Amino acid sequence: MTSPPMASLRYSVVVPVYNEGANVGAFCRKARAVLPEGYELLICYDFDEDDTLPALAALAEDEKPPVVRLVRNTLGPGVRYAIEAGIRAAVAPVIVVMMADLSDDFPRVAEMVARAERGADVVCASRYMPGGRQIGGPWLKKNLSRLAGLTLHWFTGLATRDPTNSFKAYRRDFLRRTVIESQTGFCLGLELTVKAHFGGGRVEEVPACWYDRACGQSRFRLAQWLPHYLHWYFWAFRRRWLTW
Ligand SMILES: Nc1nc2c(ncn2[C@@H]2O[C@H](COP(=O)(O)OP(=O)(O)OP(=O)(O)O)[C@@H](O)[C@H]2O)c(=O)[nH]1
Ligand SMILES: [Mg+2]
Repeated sequence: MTSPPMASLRYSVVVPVYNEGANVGAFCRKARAVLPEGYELLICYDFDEDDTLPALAALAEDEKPPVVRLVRNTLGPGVRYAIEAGIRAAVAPVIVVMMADLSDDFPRVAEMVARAERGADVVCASRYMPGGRQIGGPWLKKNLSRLAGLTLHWFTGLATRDPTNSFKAYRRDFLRRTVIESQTGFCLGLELTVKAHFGGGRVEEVPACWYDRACGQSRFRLAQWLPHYLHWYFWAFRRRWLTW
């Protein structure tokens, strides 16, 4: 894997993977074709037998982004820690978190990075604002996420309608000074967004599409993770009431 020419990097793309051998090739080709130049791709995996690793190694140089780094997550089990391992390893001033299953809207990355460079602490890819869309996926998960996002926006003033989408751009200085308390799943995205908003930071959103995965296995655990999402949902309402 290539090592990063630090000074020239505009942004780091952090991608957690769990047996994404069927998707990583298409992800790399799409990244190469669509993402603006000046980034490093950090593939964040948990165990050496992960089938993403041989699939990535089998790609030709011209199928991958110019700077790809493997990050072995040793912080703790699961995707939450894999994402933090990537954030810690990232060297660019803006960090974009994307999923390997091609669910995220690659053409939106340019605008998200530009907004973070202009000072937004968190830029959310929003499925629930005009111009955004969600294509496929389980009915319950999608409607709970939409309901949570819209009610937080209407009643707490959160500057995005979609804080639960993990596809986000962050300023690295914001991440450096913010402790992640979530211990499981993907709710660190919601946590970081409400912490930025109520901590006086800048949250912005751009419309984006989300596509359900076509290959590989989903590891989303709605019942198991719902209480953790609800913790940050009610945390935001408590903070809003306290400021009244
Ligand atoms: N390192 C690591 N990555 C994970 C883990 N679980 C999921 N991922 C990765 O996180 C990304 C999103 O995982 P998904 O299982 O698709 O979850 P989701 O996109 O929220 O939910 P779906 O609607 O099911 O697609 C993918 O790139 C996965 O490979 C894990 O335990 N460890
Ligand atoms: Mg997915």
